[in-house]
Amino acid sequence: MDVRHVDMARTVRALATKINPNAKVPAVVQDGIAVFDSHAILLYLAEKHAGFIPRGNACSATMLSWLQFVATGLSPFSGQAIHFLHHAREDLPYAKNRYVKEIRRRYQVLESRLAKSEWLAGDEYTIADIAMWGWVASAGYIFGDEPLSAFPYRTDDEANVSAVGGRKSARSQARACV
Ligand SMILES: N[C@@H](CCC(=O)N[C@@H](CS)C(=O)NCC(=O)O)C(=O)O
Repeated sequence: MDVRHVDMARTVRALATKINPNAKVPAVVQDGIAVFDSHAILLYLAEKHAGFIPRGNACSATMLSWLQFVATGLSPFSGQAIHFLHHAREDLPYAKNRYVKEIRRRYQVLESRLAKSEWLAGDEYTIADIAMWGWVASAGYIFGDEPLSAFPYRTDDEANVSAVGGRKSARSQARACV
């Protein structure tokens, strides 16, 4: 993999005029088509390459539900929690408590789901798991010394959400989605 230093301010300014009117990353151009927002990019690429996206109405509905759970909840609330815990100029206990509490609740929802289902959408590894993993991988930044294994509903020594990153890759056929 080729890793390059990126000047964020310059990159975001360039994106603002060329790719993403919201001036945020990630944003990509694929075959001359611009796509912005991480979950839109995941959906676009999954559909384009017919991978990590289940077929069939029930499977698709389950996957979309969990993808949106991450996109509209885990993602923005984690972002706000990180902001108030680590970057806010003022120490605001109310804000820190509000966002950390909501994130803890959402991790419990994920625990509950993953205690019953191998992956978020069922038996198949999908873009919903990919979206979740991005936040789970940095959960320590929110919870500090409190390990993910502290969450209830776990079925083995490792908490389900923390185990997701280590699980083996996708099964080719979805067998059960709900
Ligand atoms: N909902 C958007 C959030 C995008 C976003 O807030 N990106 C941040 C980085 S994680 C950013 O571009 N920050 C730079 C800035 O705001 O100038 C997504 O998931 O893509």
